[in-house]
Parts: sequence; C-alpha cells; structure tokens
Amino acid sequence: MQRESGMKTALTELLNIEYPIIQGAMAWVADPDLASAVSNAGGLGVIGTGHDSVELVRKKVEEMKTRTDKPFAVNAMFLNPNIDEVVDYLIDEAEIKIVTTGAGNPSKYMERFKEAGIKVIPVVASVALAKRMERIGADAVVVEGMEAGGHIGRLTSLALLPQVVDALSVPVVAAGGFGDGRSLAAALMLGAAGIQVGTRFVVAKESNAHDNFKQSILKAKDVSTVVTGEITGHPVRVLRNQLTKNYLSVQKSITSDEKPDFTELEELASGALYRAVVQGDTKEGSMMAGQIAGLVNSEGTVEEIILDYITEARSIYKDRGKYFE
Ligand code: TUI
Repeated sequence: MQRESGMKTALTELLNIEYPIIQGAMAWVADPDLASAVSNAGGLGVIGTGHDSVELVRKKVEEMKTRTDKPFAVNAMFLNPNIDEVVDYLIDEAEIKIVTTGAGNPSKYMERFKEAGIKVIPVVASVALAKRMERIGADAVVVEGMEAGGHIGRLTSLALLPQVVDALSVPVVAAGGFGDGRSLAAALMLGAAGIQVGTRFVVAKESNAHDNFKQSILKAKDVSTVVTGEITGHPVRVLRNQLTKNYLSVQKSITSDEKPDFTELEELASGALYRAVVQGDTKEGSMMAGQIAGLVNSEGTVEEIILDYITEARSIYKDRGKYFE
C-alpha cells in the first residue's frame, strides 16, 4: 500500500505519532487488536477499559506492549465502579505514557498522573471543563460533540470545537462526527490539532466487534441513531432498535418525581453493550454509534482507513484552497 507522508501538527509532535488521529476508547471494541493496529499504522491506539476489573486492564496493557512499540494510550472511564483501582494500576505499575479520560472529571487524579510522567488527555464536552483541565495540567483535550456515539454531552462539535480552541493553549482534538477526510480537514480549519475517530474504527477489519453490529453501522442512515438515558443524567447515543424503543417508552412513562425510579431502565440497559458488541444481539443490545454512522459504508483495514482520512483531507485542501486565494 502507498504510504502517505506524515501530517505534522501540535498533536503529532506532542505524542510522537505520524498522523493526527486518535482512536476512540469504545468499550468492548477498543482492545489490543484494534489499538495496536492503529498505533502501528501511525495513529494513537487507545485501550478502552469500560467497566473492566483491574486484572483485565493489566492483561490488556501487557498484551498491547507485545503488539506495538509505537505510542499508545489507555482510557480511564469514570463510570467504571473499579476506577480507583484502575487508576492506581495505571499510575503505579502499568508504565504507560499516555492516558485519555472519559465520562467524568479526572481532577482528583491529575496530580498523580503528572507526577508519574503520564501525559493526560481528558475528553470534555464543555468550555468550562476544558479550561479547568488545562489549568490543572492536561497536555491536550479531546472535545466531544453530541454527534458522537456512547455517553455524550449537549453541544455539537461545530459549535463547541472553535470555542474550546479559543479558550485553550494546549492542542485540541475534535471528536463526534469526524467520519472521513473532509471532516479532518474541517477540524484542522477550526483550529483543532487532530481528530478522534470511533464509529469508523468499529467496522475496521482488525475490530473484534460482532459482525452483526458492524453490519448495522454499515447499513445505518443519517437518522438511525437516538439518544437514550437523558432522564438518568447519562445520555447515550446508540443505533435505534427494539431496545431503544422499549427504553424510550419506559423513559416516557417516568414522571418527573422528586425521586424517579430508574429500576426498569437499569434492567433494560444492564449488559446491553456486551449483548450488542460481543454477542451480536442487534435487537436487544446497545449499539453505541455516532451520527456519522450513515456515512460509514465500507470496512477496510485500520491502515486503509487512516490513509483514507489523510489522502482525502489533503485532496480537499488542494481543491478548496482556490476559494481562499
Ligand atoms: O466517555 C465517553 N463515551 C462513553 S463512556 C461509555 S461506557 C458506558 N457504558 C454503558 C452505559 C453508559 C456508558 C460509553 N460511551 N465519551 C467521552 C465523554 N466524556 N463524553 C462526554 C464526557 C464527559 C461528560 C462529563 C466528560 C466529563 C464530564 O464531566 C462532568 C463533570 O463532572 O464536570
């Protein structure tokens, strides 16, 4: 395969990678197979840790180290009940150089991460949290718009990204809706130093996501995703199916009591991500995917996907550059 020359940005310089593309830490998908393929192809592979035990995180990190000698990151996800032990392991034993964080505020761990020489890249969904992260030592931030799959904030990438770029000095990475080279070019134009890609990597050849889940993304249209769980304070974007129909109907029946009862919702959601991603249950499983799923129409290896982003972004720049002359 024709190798593209690298694309130098503040992010590639910070992380010592070839292309300004970070792989999202999708629970059950972002394993060492996918993450090592991304790192070996010149992006930043990220090991997802979802609700993992510390033993499982250790296994994944050890496996990753046998698969790549390129930079990689581990994601710390704050809805994980084992988060304290996972962070202790990452700081004290894992000997890793980069951490991304998601679904919460990493402030209480920041000093220890920095003391251990670990670069920290929190995922944020607001200007306020982005500024706070920079102030306490974040090396870069990922700004995630509500177009993204999984747990999301309230603002769109197009509105949020330039506001964070204006507010920060550290590199800003755009996430949520960045499904091809056009969006990489657009992100760079808005002042980002790179993008984070989730949904498009779910369908990569090296991704171990169940084929039924991959096919659902490949078949998805622009309107195929819905947001569930807003009522619980944890909005999650997923592909529409029987589960979301049931979930949204229960959600609608819950009145705005002082103490609403979420038991039925919790039962519907319990284990639902595993059912979709690992067992291939596209009816009752939770198929987290971004709005960009409608644009993801072909599989391809991780290397093909990354080079596709880079060649398309470069060709867009050449073609559209004429408007700015
Ligand atoms: O973390 C994500 N996406 C995720 S995590 C996840 S795991 C899960 N599994 C089952 C059910 C529900 C979730 C699935 N998808 N993206 C990064 C992200 N972080 N998006 C938004 C945020 C965020 C939100 C609030 C970051 C910080 C934050 O802080 C609030 C605060 O405390 O200030």
